[in-house]
Amino acid sequence: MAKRNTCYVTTPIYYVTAKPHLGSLYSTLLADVIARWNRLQGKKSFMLTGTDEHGQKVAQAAQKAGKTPKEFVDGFIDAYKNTWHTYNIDYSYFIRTTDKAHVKAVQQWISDLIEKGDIYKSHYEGWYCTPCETFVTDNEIDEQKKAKKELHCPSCSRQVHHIKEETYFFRLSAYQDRLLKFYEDNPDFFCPPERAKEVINFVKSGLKDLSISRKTVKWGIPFPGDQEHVTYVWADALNNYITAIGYGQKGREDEFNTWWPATTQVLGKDIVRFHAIYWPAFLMASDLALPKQLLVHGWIQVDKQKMSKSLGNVIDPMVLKDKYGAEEVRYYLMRHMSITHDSNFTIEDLEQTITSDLANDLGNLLNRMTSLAEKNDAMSITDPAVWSKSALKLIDESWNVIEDFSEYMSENLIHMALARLWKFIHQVNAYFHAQEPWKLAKSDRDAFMQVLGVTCHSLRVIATLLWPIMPKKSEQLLQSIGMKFEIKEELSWVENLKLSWKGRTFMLSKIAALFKKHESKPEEDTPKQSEKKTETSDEHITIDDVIKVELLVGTIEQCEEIAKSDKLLKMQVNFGQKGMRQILAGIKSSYTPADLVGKQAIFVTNLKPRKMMGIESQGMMLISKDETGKVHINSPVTKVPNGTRLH
Ligand code: ME8
Repeated sequence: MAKRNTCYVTTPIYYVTAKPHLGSLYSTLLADVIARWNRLQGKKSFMLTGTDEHGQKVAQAAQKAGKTPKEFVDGFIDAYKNTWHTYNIDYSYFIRTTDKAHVKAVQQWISDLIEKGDIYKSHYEGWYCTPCETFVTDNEIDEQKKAKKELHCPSCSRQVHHIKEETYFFRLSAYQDRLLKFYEDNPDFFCPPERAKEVINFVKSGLKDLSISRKTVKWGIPFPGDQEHVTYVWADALNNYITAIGYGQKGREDEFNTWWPATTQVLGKDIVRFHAIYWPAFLMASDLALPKQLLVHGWIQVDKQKMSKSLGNVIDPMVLKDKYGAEEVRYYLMRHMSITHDSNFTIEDLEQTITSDLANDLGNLLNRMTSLAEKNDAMSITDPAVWSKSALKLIDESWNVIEDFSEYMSENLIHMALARLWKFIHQVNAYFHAQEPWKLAKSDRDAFMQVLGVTCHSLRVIATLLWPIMPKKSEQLLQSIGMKFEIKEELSWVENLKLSWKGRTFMLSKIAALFKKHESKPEEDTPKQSEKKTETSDEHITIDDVIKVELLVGTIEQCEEIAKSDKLLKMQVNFGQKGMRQILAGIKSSYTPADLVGKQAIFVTNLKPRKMMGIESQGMMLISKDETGKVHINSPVTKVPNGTRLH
């Protein structure tokens, strides 16, 4: 019974050949968010991360740096820990594979399997990829030879080298059928499920025994009973998931039984084979339960290429944090990167997301509400005697959001959970605006207080659900409506949101803006400018303001991509009597040039021309964004002459 109330989440342990980058942050952040989401539901959660310090790859990097391997890896540990602390990653333990306890436990694991007959000594001959620390299979090599390709690693495409040496083998072939049965019986093991196919095909093609020691490598865990060998780095590293919580260590049995089997193991798609084949087989050999789920995510890419240390295109999370803030980057990574696919990282997207979602949608809502409350001496808000229909509708909607958000989170679809939450934030903003509380403050105090009250109730739900993603900002937000956030075991904050919503007093305090806007692109002018209006006046604009904006319908005659821009398309737009204009718009993620040519759309044509990526834009296209982030152009329902002005 107790087991159901615990959660054990792990990250891959990273090779310490460099500082962490945005890709390593992404995996670690996913694990942190999942562990926090479980804590929010009252579960006891353990989150593990750490470093993979042995093997040829690390030894070679150390040699290049003129250091011993241990000196070399020691030099990076602070960078990892600092980055995780900076990003509010609340890990429970940081394991290093050079830790004595880990080394001893791995040696014990090997000795046990030798005794059971699952490990035996023989000879290995084949191909090896040092950057991936992996043996490339004969089948893969044969295919490359047939295709007359230069022999390379199927995972990273780099050159492989031939090795022939005495080795100890793990009897992997003996587990083929059990593995296939396990995949069949446990369809939730792979998340997303599409990742299963590749693994199942690989296992079905026939598993060979796995070499788990190296004689020509010196930097590794000494193989028990044979000083000439060190343990193969993956046989060493995978075991971190159990040694960290006490496996093979006297006196730590209860701890181990509390946490194992892992609830979710986060990893990138590059290391699925190790985690979905070798790792379960190792566990089966040791009669241990298998992890409940592997959460396999895609790449963060830069310019459509995987971001990786060896390609030299890595982004340093510490640099991003200095300019944008750690919690903002957390939000962006969770909202923008989809677990199921590779996702491109751009600074433009990051800035736009922070400005539009965080500063405009959320930060501004809180700011407008508290400013209005302060101006009208309404910093203490209690429930009204009778709620209005519109208020109850919004409160009901917040219960729907909790349900949908929880459903998405249970499937690890964090970006979808956030999209759903933002739909609600838009509804709250729309409600606030439609109620015109700045007018009610003068005409109907009760109604005014009710608008503030329902906004507080909504913010309570929003901030709580956001806690796993932006813990500090969420705590600040709650604080500003007079709530203290404290995680308590056995208390489900999520359930509690609905159970204890009535009869609250919200004691408001005005805090500094939660999020900073980032001015980067004219496309962002739409939310920024409209927001400025509501932010500063909270009143209607006049007809003169409307007339000032020239909105014209035009036909896109030509359209092309702009090299090096992930977002922008360049269009030649025909405005009839008003001539042709060159207009740039950030809509490349949703449209190809071919989709647009011949289409009519609406443009602001009297904006001052601006340059983007050195190219002039002589107007601005009006676009709308749905909750999934997809952009839509706005076309007139029926075709109208080019140059028609909107009134
Ligand atoms: O493979 N996008 O370590 P590693 C998203 N030590 N995630 C990325 C990424 C990117 N561009 N680049 C790296 C190892 N990652 C082994 C693991 S576990 C027992 C041993 C993340 O330093 C992703 O999770 O090469 C990937 O699987 C992991 O970092 C690889 O880290």
